[in-house]
Amino acid sequence: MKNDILLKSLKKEPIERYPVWLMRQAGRYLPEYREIRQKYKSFLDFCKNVEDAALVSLQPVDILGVDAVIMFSDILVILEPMGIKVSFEAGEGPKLEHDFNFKSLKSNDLAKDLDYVFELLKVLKEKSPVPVIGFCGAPFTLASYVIEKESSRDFAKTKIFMYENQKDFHTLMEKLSEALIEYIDHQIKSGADVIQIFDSWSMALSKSAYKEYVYDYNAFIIKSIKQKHPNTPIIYFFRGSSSHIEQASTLGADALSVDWSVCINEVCNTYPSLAFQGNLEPQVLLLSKEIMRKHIEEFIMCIPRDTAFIVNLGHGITPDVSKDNVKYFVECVKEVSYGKRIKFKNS
Ligand code: 1CP
Repeated sequence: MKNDILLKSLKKEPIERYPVWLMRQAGRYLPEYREIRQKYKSFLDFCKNVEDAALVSLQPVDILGVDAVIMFSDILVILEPMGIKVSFEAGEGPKLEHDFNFKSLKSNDLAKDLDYVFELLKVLKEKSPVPVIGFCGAPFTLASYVIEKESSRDFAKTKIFMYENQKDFHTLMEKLSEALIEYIDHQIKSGADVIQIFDSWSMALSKSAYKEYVYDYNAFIIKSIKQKHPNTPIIYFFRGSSSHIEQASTLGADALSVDWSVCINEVCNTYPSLAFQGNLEPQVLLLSKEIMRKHIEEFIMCIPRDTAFIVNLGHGITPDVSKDNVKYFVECVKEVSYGKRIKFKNS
């Protein structure tokens, strides 16, 4: 690995600039990605072709110069071997099929069925000049897709199910958690240097619902992974960060990836033992270069000197941005944060 500043930052070792990568960095805004994407009718077939999945995972390193590779896959692929049919309709998002009999969901021995993910990680580990990020969805975020059977705006079905069918909801969360622990264990054994857990839809939950229905599962997954792989950093990404940050801070993750609902200076100072990632609005990438640079300069100034920090967006890149702007963003972060004396308390 030629450039490991992402790992150094997560481990609170001194670094000369902040690492930077972007959620959804392998995507439609890149013509190089679109060229390969058009070979496939089905998104899942694309994910299952290890050679092409590796190619698009690595494109952002070559084209943008980011400090991490995220494996090209999806949070929903784990559902297929559990017994839930998943398909991605063009322009409509995912569609799921099952009969709500959660007791019958399979939650172990999934490794064989997800072999294409582990093979991809092995290839990336060999080829990538930067750390490789493996990932999974958090159980609530996955449960919301299972219950809604598609994307949702208000998560009404999920909440009605959670409050009215508590036993079945917990069965689903348990099954997902067991499967996720095994899945992540295999990802790390196959070469993932860092794991990011995506809790994209935690923002739908009240603080008390997060505590009662979600917290223990997230904490259990992180604890179980840490027992087996104490040296692999875990990043917990959660939306609705301002509501859930206090609970998220005790989950056992090494780093919190936060959205723009929190003031980055405030959260870094409040939770000094944690590393942070984030939290720029994705629309920063749509700004003119001059204003974008100013925005990045002001942002970098807000990060406390002692914080272990990774620059990223607060959610994924939107497809309407230009490749040129994303390239400029990465260059700017590198330039602006270079030489900012980053010295950690323990170093
Ligand atoms: O048809 C296509 O081309 C599929 C589009 C697509 C892509 C490119 C989907 C379907 N998933 C992905 C890749 C993907 N998904 C990655 C790897 C790419 C990278 O980051 O560079 C990752 C990390 C994800 C994770 C993912 N999938 C999340 C968590 C992150 C987030 O955005 O909040 C979620 C919620 C999904 C679900 C999903 N997958 C795809 C769609 C259209 C959706 C639904 C999103 C929604 O409900 O709004």
